[in-house]
Amino acid sequence: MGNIFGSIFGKKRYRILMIGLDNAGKTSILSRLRLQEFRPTVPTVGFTVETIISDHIHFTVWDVGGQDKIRPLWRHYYTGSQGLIFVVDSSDYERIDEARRELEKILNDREMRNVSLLVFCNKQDVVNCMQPDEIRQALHLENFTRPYVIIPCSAMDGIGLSEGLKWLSKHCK
Ligand code: G3D
Ligand code: MG
Repeated sequence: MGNIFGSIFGKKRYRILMIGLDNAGKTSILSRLRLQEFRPTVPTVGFTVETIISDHIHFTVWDVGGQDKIRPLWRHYYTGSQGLIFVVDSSDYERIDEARRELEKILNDREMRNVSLLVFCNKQDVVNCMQPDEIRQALHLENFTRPYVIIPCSAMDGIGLSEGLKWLSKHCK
């Protein structure tokens, strides 16, 4: 596959969701991973979903936040997912609580009960951003019983991304 994904995930097939508030850096992370075949999907159901399909990875990405009406539609995308990547903007102090609420709602869905969680604390290059431990507390991650990891990263300079994906590749169900 010639990109970072192929080298980390190998030949198995995976379905992964990447979710986060708008502006967290999801699209930038995808570009940084040099994923081809980007397919921004028309938001017929009221939200835009980006899917990336290659031989072994089915990657689905969308923005969360204040969309409770259409939330039931997300279940369609939850089904069969083996891993969840939740992206946080580490410089967005004002919306970290909103991020926590959204994450809780996602994880409380029965379809997501067993899914392993990778939290990317993105934008670590920003001066005075929140540190991973601060984000762990703000998101109440210590309450989780599922496998999770919290990884500082930056889509801007690329740090942390492969480390996070390596963890996820080992913990996907
Ligand atoms: P989204 O897809 O989650 O909505 P985007 O987020 O990937 O579109 O990124 C939103 C903005 O954050 C973009 O800035 C992008 O360049 C910036 N960004 C993403 N990742 C990083 C990072 O690691 N560090 C820094 N400093 N900025 C980042 P613009 O200005 O284009 O809106
Ligand atoms: Mg985007």
